[in-house]
Amino acid sequence: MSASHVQISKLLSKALRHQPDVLGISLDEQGWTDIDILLQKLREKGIDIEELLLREVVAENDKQRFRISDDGSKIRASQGHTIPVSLEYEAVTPPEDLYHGTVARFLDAIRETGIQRMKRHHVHLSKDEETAVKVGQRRGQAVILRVRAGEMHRAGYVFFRSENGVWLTDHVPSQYIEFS
Ligand code: HQG
Repeated sequence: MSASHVQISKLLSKALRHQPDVLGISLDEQGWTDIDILLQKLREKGIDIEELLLREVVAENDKQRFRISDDGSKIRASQGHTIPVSLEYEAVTPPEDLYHGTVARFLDAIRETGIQRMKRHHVHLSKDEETAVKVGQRRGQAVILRVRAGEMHRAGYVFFRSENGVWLTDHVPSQYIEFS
């Protein structure tokens, strides 16, 4: 992603996941907002983005964070929200192992209470360690936790996979985590 793409992506993440108010837009129950209105509100804030550029940012986004509706009129974030939206993902069977990237200073708390979703709707997990390293590195030296997702699923825990391939679940109790 180019520098301007990153800036637009950050702005979209903020508005579509956390604070639609900053742009004066509203999201429907499934998290969608109208693209024409979004671009208009951005223009009112002095940010002039051509529709084509917006579509390019969505298509080329490094983590495919956003999705445009099939009819092309609406946009939403695929995961990561802190505001209440219902993304309506279907429950799916996870792979045997999933990974969570974090940092050492959270480990005592995670040992105690498991991996919590904190401000987001779900705990975020990935199917490969490499992605978990990147997630952990946002906060310092990454520590990778292996989650026995298959075992959790067989015990009745529910998993979802977002459109951009992030694995989601409500809570990972400590006994399903490999801290090695
Ligand atoms: C930690 C980014 C103390 C948890 C990434 C994490 C991801 C605990 C932090 C997505 C805890 C929450 C999500 C407990 C968990 N006690 N700390 N019991 N349980 N934590 O940002 O997974 O670039 O809400 O380890 O790539 O870091 O935004 O979650 O460090 O996919 O698209 O509390 O955000 O994607 O932090 O990241 P977050 P996350 P985007």
